[in-house]
Amino acid sequence: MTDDAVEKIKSAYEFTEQFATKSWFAGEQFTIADICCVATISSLNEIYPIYAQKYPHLYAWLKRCSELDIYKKKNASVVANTGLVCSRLFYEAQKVSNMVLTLYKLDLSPPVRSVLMVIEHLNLPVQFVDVNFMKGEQLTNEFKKINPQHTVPTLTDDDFILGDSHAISVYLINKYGKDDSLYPSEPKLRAIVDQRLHFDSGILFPAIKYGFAQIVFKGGKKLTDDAIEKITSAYEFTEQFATKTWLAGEQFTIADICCVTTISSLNEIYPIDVQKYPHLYAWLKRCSELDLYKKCNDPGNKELGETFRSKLG
Ligand SMILES: N[C@@H](CCC(=O)N[C@@H](CS)C(=O)NCC(=O)O)C(=O)O
Repeated sequence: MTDDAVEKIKSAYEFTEQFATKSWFAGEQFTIADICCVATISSLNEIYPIYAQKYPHLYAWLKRCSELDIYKKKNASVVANTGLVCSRLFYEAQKVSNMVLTLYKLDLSPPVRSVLMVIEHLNLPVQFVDVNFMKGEQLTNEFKKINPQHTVPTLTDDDFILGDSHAISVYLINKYGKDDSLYPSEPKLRAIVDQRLHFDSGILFPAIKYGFAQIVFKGGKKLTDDAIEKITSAYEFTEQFATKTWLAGEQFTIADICCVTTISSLNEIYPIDVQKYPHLYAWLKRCSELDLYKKCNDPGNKELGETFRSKLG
């Protein structure tokens, strides 16, 4: 195994160690958070065994899971608590002020812009705290106490802390939304929305992260074939998901919000070819005409594009 692969696995173990301090992954209740994570962690354990001394909580949690019949049979059906199960933090929130909702953000970040769009759509009063990446503020102990994964967006709602734009968006809608339009409760529609959200996490976001980092952080002068391949593949899949008015059908949902912030960022670093991806192009154009997009996505997206282009050779 390469050093690179071992580093990724260790980083996964380190984060998981911090999420695994209660009986189950999302607290005292066994949920799909356990199911989805244990399937991956147990596979990692097969290729790079977990060292019990170093990761005692992770080790104990994996053992607890592995004793369940459901684990042994590799067959599960458990109802989820949406939102909460998607991301867990077990640290004390640091209250910044009396305002209940606080969002730690950086406007250039696509996932931050998704949450900004949700906040705007729901018309929520939120206090914003900018995390200055240039000064490395995301890596300070102060911020890592709030989110050990040191990512933005991070939301605090009183003493509840949540990372990940998808989890935050779902939480805000579930808790503060006046209706279910952004995150439909009808099971099949919701499942499609969820699939798009995971598609953003698993395919779209890694493509922008990889391409952007190559040029902006690693001194590359042009996108490598590897980066272009990831972006092209992201466009090809999205083209196939974008054949209706909105990404999950005829209704505008957080599938559109979460994917458009990433796709528009990809478009800044590797423009979408309208001939090749006509549905994708038309969907992006439809999104970009919304006031919500203009107000919450445009400024940070332009900043991302300018930053990227300023570093190209
Ligand atoms: N899946 C996460 C990704 C969050 C993420 O990686 N954010 C980046 C900025 S775009 C970040 O905070 N990186 C800092 C770091 O990893 O230290 C989400 O949707 O919120």
